[in-house]
Amino acid sequence: MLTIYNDRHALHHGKLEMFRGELVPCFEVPARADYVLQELQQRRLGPIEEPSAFDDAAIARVHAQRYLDFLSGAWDEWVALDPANATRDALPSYWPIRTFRSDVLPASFPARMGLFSYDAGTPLTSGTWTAARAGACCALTAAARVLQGDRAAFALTRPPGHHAGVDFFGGYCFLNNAAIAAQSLRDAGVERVAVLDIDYHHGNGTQAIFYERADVQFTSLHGDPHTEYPYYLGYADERGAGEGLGFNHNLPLARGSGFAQWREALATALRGIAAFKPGALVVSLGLDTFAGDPIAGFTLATADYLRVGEDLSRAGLPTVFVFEGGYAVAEVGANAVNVLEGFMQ
Ligand code: SP5
Ligand code: ZN
Repeated sequence: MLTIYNDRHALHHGKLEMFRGELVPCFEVPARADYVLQELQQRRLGPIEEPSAFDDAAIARVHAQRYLDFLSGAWDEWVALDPANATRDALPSYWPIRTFRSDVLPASFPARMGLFSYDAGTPLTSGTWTAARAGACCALTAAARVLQGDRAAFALTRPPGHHAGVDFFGGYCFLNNAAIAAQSLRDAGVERVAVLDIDYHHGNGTQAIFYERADVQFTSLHGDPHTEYPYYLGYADERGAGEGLGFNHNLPLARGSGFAQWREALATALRGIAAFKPGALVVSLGLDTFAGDPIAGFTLATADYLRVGEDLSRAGLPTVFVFEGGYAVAEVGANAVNVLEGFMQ
């Protein structure tokens, strides 16, 4: 399988994230992608190519312009607040929740930081915009190659994307790579696109982006938001709205669920995808369903990921894989490549 990779991902390197009242070392680190790259090379999964250049228009098909303007200038604004900020990452401290206005654009940088985010676990660093933008180009290139006839392609990107919405970051995500890929497939003439999100965490950003649309179906398997991040979305009764009613499918599973249960949910998801008759599939490929993941709660084993790839392959669809979460750094490579290898067999 073709992989699209760019080493600028490493320019996004957060130091600390807020967790239960203290700043702890980031889980989402450059080594994650390095391990996947190494495993792809060792196992000779296929060619590894650089992304093509895309202008901001392809990204603006999904994200609000005022959010992109904010993100692209955020680091410089942060350092302008205080030159000492150059040694620490930017984290939000204020959020405009219920009863506040979200149509205002305060001059204060910390105020806009909160306007465009929803957690304090997602540090913005000097290279975040460059890395995220290069990542989106990886996803767009992978989608373009699948359109040109590759059966599948893998966008090896970070930071991840599925928690990012039209105008917000969070959950380690800034630009929604999977949504950008799906929209690009639509724009290239694929009438119906399915997005399947198998990261441990509900893909709240992707869901929100396509919630009122019937042309992009969203299906997610994830830890039950009653107990698992992102808590405020991802429940089974979220079925879509307006024209999109019936095109959103959440399959929450209890923390502690194992492969047998998970695989049954995957079969349910794949039946729904087949009924939609999409022209292409985008897979948000999170590997934090792994038993050894430090921040998640399912118990999949490395060998299970081969079966995951086989199951996905049987959908018989042109498929764009987009790398999302997975924080057991030493194993994330074997787990990711097992999915891709299982798919190609
Ligand atoms: C893309 C993705 O997987 N984002 C996940 C963001 C999760 N952020 C919340 C992390 C909560 C950390 N819990 C640590 C538990 C340590 N025992
Ligand atoms: Zn995740």
